[in-house]
Amino acid sequence: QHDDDGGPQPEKHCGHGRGGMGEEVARKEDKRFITGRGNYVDDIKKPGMLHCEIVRSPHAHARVEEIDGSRAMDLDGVVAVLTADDLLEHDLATMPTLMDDTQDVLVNEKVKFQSQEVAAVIAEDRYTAKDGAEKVEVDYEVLDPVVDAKEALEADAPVIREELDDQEDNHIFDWDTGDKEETERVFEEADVTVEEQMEYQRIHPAPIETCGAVADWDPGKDKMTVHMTSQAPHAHRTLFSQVSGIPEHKVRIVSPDVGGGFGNKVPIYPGYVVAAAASYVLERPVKWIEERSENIQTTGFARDYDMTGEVAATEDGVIEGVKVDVLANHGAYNAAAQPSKFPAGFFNIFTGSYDVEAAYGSLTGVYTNTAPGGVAYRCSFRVTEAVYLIERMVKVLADELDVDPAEIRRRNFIPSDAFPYESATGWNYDSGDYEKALDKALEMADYEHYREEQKRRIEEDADKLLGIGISSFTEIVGAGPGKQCDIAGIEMFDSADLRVNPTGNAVLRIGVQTQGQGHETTFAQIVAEELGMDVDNIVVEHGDTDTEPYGLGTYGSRSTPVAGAAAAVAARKVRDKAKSIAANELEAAEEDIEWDRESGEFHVVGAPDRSITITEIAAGAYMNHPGSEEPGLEAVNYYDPPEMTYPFGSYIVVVEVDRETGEVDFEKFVAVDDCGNRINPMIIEGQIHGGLAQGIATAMLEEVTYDDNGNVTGGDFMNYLLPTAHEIPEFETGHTVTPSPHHPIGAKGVGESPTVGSPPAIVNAVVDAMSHAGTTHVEMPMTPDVVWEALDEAGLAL
Ligand code: MCN
Ligand code: CUM
Repeated sequence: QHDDDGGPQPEKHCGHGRGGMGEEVARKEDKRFITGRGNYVDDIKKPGMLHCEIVRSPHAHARVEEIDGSRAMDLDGVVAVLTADDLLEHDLATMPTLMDDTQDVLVNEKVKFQSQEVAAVIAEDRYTAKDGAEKVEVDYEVLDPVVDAKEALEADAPVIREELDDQEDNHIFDWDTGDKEETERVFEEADVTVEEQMEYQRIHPAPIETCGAVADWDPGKDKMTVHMTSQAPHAHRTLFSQVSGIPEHKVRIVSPDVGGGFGNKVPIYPGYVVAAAASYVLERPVKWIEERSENIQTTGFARDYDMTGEVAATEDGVIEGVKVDVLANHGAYNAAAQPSKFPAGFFNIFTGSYDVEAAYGSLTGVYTNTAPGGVAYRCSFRVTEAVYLIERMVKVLADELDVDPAEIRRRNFIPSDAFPYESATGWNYDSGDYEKALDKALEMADYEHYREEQKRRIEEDADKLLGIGISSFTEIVGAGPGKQCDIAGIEMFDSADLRVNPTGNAVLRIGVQTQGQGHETTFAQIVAEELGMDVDNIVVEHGDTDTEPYGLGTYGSRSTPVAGAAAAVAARKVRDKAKSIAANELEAAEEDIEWDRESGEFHVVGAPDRSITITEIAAGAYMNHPGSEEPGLEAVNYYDPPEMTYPFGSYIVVVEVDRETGEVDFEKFVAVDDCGNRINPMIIEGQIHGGLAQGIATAMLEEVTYDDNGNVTGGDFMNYLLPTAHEIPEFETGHTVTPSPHHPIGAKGVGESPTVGSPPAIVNAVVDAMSHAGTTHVEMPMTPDVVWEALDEAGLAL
């Protein structure tokens, strides 16, 4: 791999011109996308297909007294109106969530959040279905809702989940992690302690394509085929089979092109189940496609953590202990989409990039009358929240001690020679060189210059203040070792099935599913690298459970760490078999055959001219295979990673804060990332750009808000502010390379790093502009009014 400052490389990757590791191969999938030939769920049209529209509750908390679908049925073209009663007949009225809770598919007795699914209208076309939905009459007995997590825990709060036997309040779980006593001791003996309360607001992934499905029950084959917006087709097949009772081999889930997932398409939603149930009952294909507001108001949101962080340190700023207490709003059901064995995902990695002696975290999860969710949106299962907490706290500590925020990080980084490193909360970091990434970012950002400029502006009492924010984050991705992660008991391995054809090209089938990450390109690159094939000769297939090997899906930036490893191992298995075929073709002993990564050819040791390409070997495998070998050239690998991978980076943001308007302008945005060995630098760059835009969106714009009656007031694109090109500055990206020692190609994931790492850098920058006046925190989203209030409080507003 071409990298000037790359660390030790487990293998030499040089970009041999065949589109292997480290080459900027143009995305194979883009031809169909830019020529309008993508195939999304809503593009699928089947003969006799019906359309489903969901009737949703206008109330956040209400008892359903009666549902009358007769006026809807009177409409020409309406075929059926389904309610919970109809689903109960087929045992489909409820479905399990990924956190062992049970969610109504259609409301059985009580509505628990606004826009919850109450009934479904099935009609010949979408317009009629929508008209029909408006004619369904529902009588509600409206109840008092509670939307705030703190209020939900008060003694007089309405009990949302009264149908659960042992549920007398809105409390879901208490969970703690780390060593409480040891942490208390460290805090008691510390020179300095600081504390800060911060909210990570509720946001939503809001992918451009909303969720949807086309379900097709075939009564001739007793088979259910569901085309759906799924980040995890196989896991969804297993869950579908468990919920419906249809045997798993008679369920086929297909995830066609997906227009962005960002975690929103990990859970199963009632709409999918209703479409499948309707198809089963009516014996016709049924399509269900969400509208934008339905997507934002009812499907998996992200975050909603109220956190109080504390840090104990020496007077020199050496961090000794970290404490955090969290109140987590999970909405009306515990449906957070995360596979770890912990109720708060990987939040317990909150000691971040720092060598901390003792740490303790306590969390309380709460039901409220809001949509369920919590884990989505480039989050690595709550690492976003953990990174936000620690990177904000480091800034708070730096200001308290009047130490430069870059310097204080340097004093606390886990040193590069301490890896593998076990954190105070038990995580086993694979590799890292945090100081190197920070140094590179500081240099790229011209840090000293901006510090001078900042001072000058304060001295001159300038109208626009300068703030410099840093985040030196560590991510944890690649779920995961089966010991730490599973879905419905299925351990989190992943898979690859590689078949080389007689004419020398190949099909790679993988268990993960792209939603825009470019897997059709990068997975072909892994095979190109490992077999010496041209990348154009490899086609990658995914998303169809009838043909692909079982995999757990794409989320938590796990595709590269897990399925990427499986693809490399499968290719190496093929390479091993290819050697014996090469020996046969070259009339040499197998031990004398060597594979040369540079040329991609197999040759006889000491006789480089006696060589053979993979294309010739493929022909041999089918046409002239050695008697001792099975014909054919293919291999399968199921890979259970020994550990997670720990990508990291340092981001530096320089902002200008307008004391008159509270507006924040980005002056500079530097992102240095390290995801180990890099497969496709251009795709990585795209992932970073997109993720930084989403980090800016989080810090500056986005929030799903509710009023006291439980109405979603931030539930459409008029009120939920997505960033546009106008809000996004130019990014300067850089990288270092610290390979993962346990990954077959030394790669770590990268898809979530920019969204995980950037919000604290941005908030740190805005706080930094005011910290000389005593400001320690500004809440997200930092809209101009929020920033102006903070300026005003600090006596800086004009
Ligand atoms: N890559 C690489 N070299 C590496 C690491 C990754 O070239 N060392 C490439 C991979 O080959 C892949 C891409 O970068 O093409 C992202 O890889 P990875 O980090 O393994 O993440 P996943 O493929 O598992 O993608 C999931 C991640 C998550 S969890 C969210 S959320 C998110 C994200 O990806 N959703 C996305 N990025 C997204 N990008 C798009 N366009 N759409 C989404 O929905
Ligand atoms: Cu947490 S969002 Mo992604 O893991 O699909």
